[in-house]
Amino acid sequence: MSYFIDMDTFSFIHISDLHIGKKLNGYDLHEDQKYVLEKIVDIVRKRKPDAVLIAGDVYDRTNPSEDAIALLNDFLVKLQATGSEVFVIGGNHDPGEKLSFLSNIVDGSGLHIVGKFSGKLEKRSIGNVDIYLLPYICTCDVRRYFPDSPIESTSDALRVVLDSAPLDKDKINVLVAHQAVLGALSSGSEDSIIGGESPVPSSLFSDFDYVALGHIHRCQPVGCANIRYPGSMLKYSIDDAKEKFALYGKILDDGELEMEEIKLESIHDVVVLRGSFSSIVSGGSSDDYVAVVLTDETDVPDALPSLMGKFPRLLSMVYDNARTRTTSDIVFVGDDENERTPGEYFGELFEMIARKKIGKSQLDVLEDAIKEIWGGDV
Ligand SMILES: [Mn+2]
Repeated sequence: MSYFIDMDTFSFIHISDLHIGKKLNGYDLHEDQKYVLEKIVDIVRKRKPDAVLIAGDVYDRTNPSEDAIALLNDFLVKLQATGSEVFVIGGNHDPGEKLSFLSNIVDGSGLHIVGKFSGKLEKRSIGNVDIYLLPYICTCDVRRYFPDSPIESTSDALRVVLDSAPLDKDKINVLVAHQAVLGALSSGSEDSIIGGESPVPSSLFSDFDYVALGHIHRCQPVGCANIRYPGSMLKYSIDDAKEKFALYGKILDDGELEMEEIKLESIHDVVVLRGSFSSIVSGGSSDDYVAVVLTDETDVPDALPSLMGKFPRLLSMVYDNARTRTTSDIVFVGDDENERTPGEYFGELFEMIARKKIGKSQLDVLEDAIKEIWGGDV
């Protein structure tokens, strides 16, 4: 199937980091995600872009639940029905191979999915626009396919992959990728990546007319106006207080880029309430995801059940006062790290979280576990 596209301008909606299936401090976000995905479909129906670019981390985990799979399926079916061509790449959170399931069959129907890098930079063309689809890569993924190229860093890996597919400069060239780019500001809800892939310089992308990035959860251009992160579709941590957006872009026939940030609505906000217990309980109740920071100098009896009654989506309750500040100093600053036993370390961690001393029976459980796992003593 092919669509008639007015190629005087190329228009697109760019989103990323859906993290379908994510839980926030144990709360299932299914309804929140379903709502915002429906809003994104509404935006696509209204704007009728030539392309929808989804730049990775569509799922939150590599073994998504059936509910998460059903939700993504429903979203992609609705997007495909709008008539826009849909492009999806895998992020570091995605099950690359599973995301690509049957993608070679559906590719002709306007839904293009590249879940995992398989040695070749994938390209699809609509009219005079070439869209390159590069799922998340790490150095080891690329070394395997380019054994003769010296690859020491993520930047090297990306350069090797981009060099392997020379661009047609007579066309509009768009790249969809899922990488950390130098200079991007994090939102606080991205997981740090085990293995420590380093951010790449935006200069690697200088030949593209637009680079649709995913990975960083804060909406921002990085390096220049045509290299952008839309950010995650919802606030995915207490620290992530930034508003959320879909990006709408147009590349005009003279190559000029017009961008618009379209705010994404959500059912519930993520907010941090800070103050004394009495000031917080005297305020209104809220359906939002609420993290409470109590500044009372002494612990308030039954604070937690009271707050849970007021905030059914309470994320956390912590004290920030002279005692907790001192406690954390004791836990994190010390010059005797090498002299403490694992039991003592764990006892400190337990005390910091539970705010009470670890008990004898709990230490016994720990001791058994350590013996079983390490064959050592507490
Ligand atoms: Mn992400």
